[in-house]
Amino acid sequence: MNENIIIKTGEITNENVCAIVDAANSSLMGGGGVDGAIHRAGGPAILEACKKIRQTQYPDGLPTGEAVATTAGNLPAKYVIHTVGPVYHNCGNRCDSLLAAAYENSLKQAMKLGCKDVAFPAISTGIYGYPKEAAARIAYKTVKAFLSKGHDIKVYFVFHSNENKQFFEKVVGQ
Ligand code: AR6
Repeated sequence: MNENIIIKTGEITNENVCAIVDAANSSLMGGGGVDGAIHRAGGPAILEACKKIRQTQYPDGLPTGEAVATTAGNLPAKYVIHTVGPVYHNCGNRCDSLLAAAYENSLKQAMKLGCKDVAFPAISTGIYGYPKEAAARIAYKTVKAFLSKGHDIKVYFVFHSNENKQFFEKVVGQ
């Protein structure tokens, strides 16, 4: 058990942490699920910042597994880190590495921002269809490996339902 990993239920938009992670899509223009919730609760400043990133850095969209940071607008968090998890039915033999990259690149962004805490949703396990058990193992393993390198940051896994939280705890043995 790692004391810098906290598993909880909640609404990620309410998390009072330095950065929350958005399970976005390549367009960065918003969508459903947790992405929709973040844009709704955070207000238009987030979309404005995403549009700038598209124009200046990623005209063809943010590649799967990459992460970028914006303001969190009206949210209690300071930043939103937008990452793109793999779509399970078309990631082939790269599913695991792309999901791990989404977590790792988000953590790197959080460190770059000087964050001491960051909250993750269960990337790719909703609309993108990643099997929950496999996704849980990859998420936990990637975060644990990152923390074991000595990075000083608290990582929250925020689940929308108690059922999903309990499932995650069981899978990762915490
Ligand atoms: N707080 C915490 N977790 C949430 C919340 C919330 N407010 N809302 C949903 N979840 P999903 P994906 C959980 O579908 O699979 C969007 O349209 C949800 O129960 O949000 O990566 C994007 O624009 C699930 O466990 O993200 C992309 O097009 C997890 O968050 C696409 O969906 C992720 O589900 C990304 O799909």
